[in-house]
Amino acid sequence: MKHNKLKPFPANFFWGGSTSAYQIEGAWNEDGKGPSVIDMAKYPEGTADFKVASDHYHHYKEDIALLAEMGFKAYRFSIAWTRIYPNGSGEVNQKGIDFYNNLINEIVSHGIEPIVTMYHFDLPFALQQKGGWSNRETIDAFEIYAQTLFENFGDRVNYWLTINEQNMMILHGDAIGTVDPNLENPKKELYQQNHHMLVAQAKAMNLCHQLLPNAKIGPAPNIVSIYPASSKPEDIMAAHNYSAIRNWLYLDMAVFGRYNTTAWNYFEEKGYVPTILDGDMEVLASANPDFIAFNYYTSQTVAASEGDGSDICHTGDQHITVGEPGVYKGANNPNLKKNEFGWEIDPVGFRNTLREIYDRYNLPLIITENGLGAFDKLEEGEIVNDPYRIEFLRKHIEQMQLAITDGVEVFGFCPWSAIDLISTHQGCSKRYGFIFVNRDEFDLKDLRRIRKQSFYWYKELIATNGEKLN
Ligand code: BGP
Repeated sequence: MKHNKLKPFPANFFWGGSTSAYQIEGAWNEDGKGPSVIDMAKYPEGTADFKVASDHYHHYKEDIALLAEMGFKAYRFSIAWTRIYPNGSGEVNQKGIDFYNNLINEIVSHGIEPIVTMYHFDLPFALQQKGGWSNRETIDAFEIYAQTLFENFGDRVNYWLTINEQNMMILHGDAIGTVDPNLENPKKELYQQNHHMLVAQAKAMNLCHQLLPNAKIGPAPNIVSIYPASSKPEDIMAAHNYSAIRNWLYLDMAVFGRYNTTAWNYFEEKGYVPTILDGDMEVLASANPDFIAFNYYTSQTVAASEGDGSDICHTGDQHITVGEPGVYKGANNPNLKKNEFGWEIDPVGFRNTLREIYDRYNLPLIITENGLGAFDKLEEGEIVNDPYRIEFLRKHIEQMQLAITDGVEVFGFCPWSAIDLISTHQGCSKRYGFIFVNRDEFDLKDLRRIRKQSFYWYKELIATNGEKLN
């Protein structure tokens, strides 16, 4: 739809940025922190591990001051479960509580709204050793962990996100490194884990409402519009299948408290039906999110799959679709350009996605990730020029404003990432931040912070509440 006049961004719009604990903090075993599945995982050869990352643990004051200088209204970060409970459950690590108290105080003292992700891929290794999300005890551990967070930080944190990209952990567990490689029937097991995570999320949402009546909580999956590769009815059905399996399975449960029908039938067809215990569905139905947070990098395109598996490409990552025999297969979208890492760039798809989610659930939306990974270069004179990132963000923000004009209720935009950090599986040379962190894959250098060109651009954008887009 073409609009003659654009609606402005709402007053008090949460302009911000995002990070996650394991990708930015470092100090992987300091002050009593236990190991997470990320700390124990193998990394692709030639890429940095997460031991030091951007050393935010020791630089947090300086980092938050820089975010404040950019004018951030909100900052979305995650808490490392293993700093709070080094073994996932049991005894609380006071030093972990202290760190996040200090961090949150620093954020709040600059007038920035903290938005906390409770769990961003980094499951405590001690829980993984006991079966991780396959073991129902992890649901209880998560509930206790959630309670600890609400009790300790709920006086200052009003916005909570339960689980980052649960759908990517299930669909691309191998790419993200959170799946146990020794599982016998990985997909069935993954959907069992998925069920347990959904129950854990519902319990956390209920607990939040019980303990913190003024706080708001929501899920944080990765949701994107799925396009059919052609107007062939079979391709359209494949897109419908993949939307259900990738997107609506997660949000229908979070919002409506029920399994999506297409996804459920897919479980039955493939033999992935999870075991559901008495009381689970009641818990799932009883929980309600206050908003939906979602991550968007690119739309995805799929086509019908013949069913024998020969047409499926198996080399995907969290933003490159793989496929499943007889259900859908990944396809290229010839209308879209790709970034250096093969991810398609689709700002209009962002508007499509915002409209689709809002039409379906009618809840306020916040974008908790969107951004461009690139090989930024530090030039003489402390200069980092990243016009490609500015262009990427500008085009997405333009489309977000169009979606707002379409009537979608959006209350915040927190692109990935606030500061340079380590990519999930492509090292630290794939940078996303507004702030450059001076280190290489293996040479930590001085880790000094340098404002990129995009820093100044975003600062001006925020200062004008999005009016100065160009
Ligand atoms: C999302 C994750 C983030 C982040 C981002 C960029 O899926 O939630 O943690 O890593 O993708 O991906 P990458 O680091 O692989 O480039």
